[in-house]
Amino acid sequence: MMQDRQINERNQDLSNGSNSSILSARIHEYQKPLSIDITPKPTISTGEQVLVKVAAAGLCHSDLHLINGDWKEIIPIKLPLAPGHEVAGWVEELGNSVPKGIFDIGDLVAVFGGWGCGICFYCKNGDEQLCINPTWPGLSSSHDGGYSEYILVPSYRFLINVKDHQKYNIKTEELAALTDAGLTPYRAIKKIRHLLEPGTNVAIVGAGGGLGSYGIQYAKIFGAGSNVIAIDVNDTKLELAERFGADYIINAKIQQNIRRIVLQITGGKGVNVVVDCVGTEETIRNSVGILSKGGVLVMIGLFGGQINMPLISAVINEYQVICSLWGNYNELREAIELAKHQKIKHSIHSFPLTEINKAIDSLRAGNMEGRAVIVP
Ligand code: FEH
Ligand code: ZN
Ligand code: ZN
Repeated sequence: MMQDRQINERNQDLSNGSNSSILSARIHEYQKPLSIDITPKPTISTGEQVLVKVAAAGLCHSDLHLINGDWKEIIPIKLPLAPGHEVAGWVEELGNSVPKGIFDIGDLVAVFGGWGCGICFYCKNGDEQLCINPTWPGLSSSHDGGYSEYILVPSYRFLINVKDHQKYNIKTEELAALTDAGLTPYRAIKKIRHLLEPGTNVAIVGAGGGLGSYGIQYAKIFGAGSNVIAIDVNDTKLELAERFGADYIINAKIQQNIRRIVLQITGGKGVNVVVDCVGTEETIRNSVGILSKGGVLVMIGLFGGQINMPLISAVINEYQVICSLWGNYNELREAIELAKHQKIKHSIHSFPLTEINKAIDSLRAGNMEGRAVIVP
């Protein structure tokens, strides 16, 4: 945590114009609040790198798992680490081998967070978020993320220029949220759009959360007239889902027999697709329980546990399970195009960097409808 001496030093830096130190919110110890630290401002060391002044960084449930230490075996990190993989900001400095004419100092950029090696099968296939050697910002030990005043991006290839943002009236917090909360359901629903047509039904579980509030909208956009059913556990989130286009809303906390309600809505068939943006064993069980024959469960929520599916009924009904991780660079570009042309809405709650632990507590308590975004 910042000491008075450090604050004075930093203020001295700022007053004489040499901001060589910056503020970052970092994990020092699992299961403890983030520490607001004064850290050295990152510097460019190789030609492709870009230094970005962070405008906003979205708070993802994955950050809660990281901070809790839930993933320390599967995603080992070296502490201290600044989390934050959902970032937008302004170009502060360009490495000397960034091709000319693509970015200018001061441009607003979305940071695609799937930092891949560029050479493996998945990167060459355009899915860098699936890279076999990922170095995701704020999720891997080699790169601090966006809960900081600056982020060092290893290559300009991970940036999308949105310098015309004023023309399209995109806010920096919205752009940040699109890079993960907006991108993750986009990829997932684009994968199953061929299953949707008039008379079909698609359910979004966790419909009032960060991912779900975008998922509802994509289900309407890609749904070709299908019915969109929003499922969540509080009325505030369901009101948001309704505002964002849901045709039906179900409060899973109050209305216990979700299957009965869904069968009433769907004329006894069940839903063709359910997108689970939460991913607890309870939501997975409920999701499987509302599938129609041939129904598809799409998993994007990462709360944890197992995907349990009774074998006999799964086979007799030919259920399918599709898991989808984040999204790729071009899918992010597409989601940004939707935002540019006001085809999607955003529900954003901004917090200053110094109040990040308040935002984390609110997200952890399930009190966050839409997306919390940290503004350094
Ligand atoms: C979690 C873990 C690893 C990669 C990506 C994620 C998601 O939060 C990205 O949305
Ligand atoms: Zn995330
Ligand atoms: Zn790769």
